[in-house]
Amino acid sequence: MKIGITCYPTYGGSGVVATELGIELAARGHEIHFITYSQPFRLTGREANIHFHEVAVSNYPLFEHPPYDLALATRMAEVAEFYSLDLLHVHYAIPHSVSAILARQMIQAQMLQAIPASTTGRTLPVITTLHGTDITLVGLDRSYLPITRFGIAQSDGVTAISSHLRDRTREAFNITSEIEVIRNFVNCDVYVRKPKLVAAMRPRYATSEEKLLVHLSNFRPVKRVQDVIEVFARVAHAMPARLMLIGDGPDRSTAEFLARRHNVQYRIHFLGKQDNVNELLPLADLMLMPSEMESFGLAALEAMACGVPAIATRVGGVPELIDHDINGLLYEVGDVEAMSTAAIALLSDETRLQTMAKAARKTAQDHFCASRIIPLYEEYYERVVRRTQSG
Ligand code: GMT
Repeated sequence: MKIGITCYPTYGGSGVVATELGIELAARGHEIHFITYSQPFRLTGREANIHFHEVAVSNYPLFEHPPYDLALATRMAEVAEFYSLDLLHVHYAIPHSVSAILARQMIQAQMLQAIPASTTGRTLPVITTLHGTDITLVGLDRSYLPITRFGIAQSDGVTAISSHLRDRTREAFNITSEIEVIRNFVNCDVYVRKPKLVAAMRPRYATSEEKLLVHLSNFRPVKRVQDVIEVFARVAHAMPARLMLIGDGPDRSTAEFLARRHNVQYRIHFLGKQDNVNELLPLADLMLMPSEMESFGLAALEAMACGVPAIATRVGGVPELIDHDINGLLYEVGDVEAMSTAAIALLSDETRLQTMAKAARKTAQDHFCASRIIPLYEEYYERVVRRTQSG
């Protein structure tokens, strides 16, 4: 199939999923066209079957806010016509679904004059994947709620990354139409613990006597990075330990401040944004993901695939991934005492830690490998295209 994909190309779970999906689909022979304002960060630009179309937004003195959504819609319609795309798959409802719906209308209304009439006037199915904050934070903001509902209702197909997000979307937006659950995935051949690589790299971050913890996020308030530091400080006062903080964002200074307050700043590696997290995650013994909300928790899945269990919060779709005391541990939001007690106990019991690490890898392998999830997207695409053509 020829598939147009739009996402936020910078760091963030939805962009990661969209980019990895494009890479996996391209490897399976599909022709993929990314339509975004910059090249998605996990793309090298040299992948076979993958094309990138930059959305340029013209600025005029009159525009206080240059209209990206309109520039995106125009580019989507142009690319769809030029390359005869079979569908547009957008990630994150706002504004991508609305731009795609506009592109679909432009094509139907034969608004692209440069294109021969024979190719215009067709329908272009639009599939929207909901990732979480597009519903739970942005979408529920009164000023975006009606347009989010419109974007969902007018898409030809809608997927959600967890049952929790599907139910939450239905409830919050009063949506009765079908929402397909297709969960986050990970490439289990790329996200895997390679003992030789771990032996070579781990000494850069921790000695053999030290336990190594990791947190990976965009450092937004919803991630509760302050709880990561609170938990780590308690662990570091109880045993030799270090923490890798991967990512960057608004709460990084808070994390630095708290680290100094607890006098653990020299035990923390502030690594900032990293491209190859698959090489860093397997170095760790334990991941911390104390988020206020996670519709799924891709970061935990990536760690689990590398054999690193997570201590996380019992929120959103996380229980669809983590089984408490089997492949990780779940606690209530903000309960840093329980999380640190659990972390200290687990890290002190090597046998239990190894059992949990194996169970974490097995969960990723059995349920969330790209090889299992990508065919679900392919089947869904075919279903939506068939339905659109017949309807
Ligand atoms: O929270 C983030 O990391 C960013 C956000 C996004 O849309 O970029 O992530 C959401 O999508 C991820 C991929 O589908 C999910 O794994 C995350 O759980 C979800 N984040 C939240 O719900 C807070």
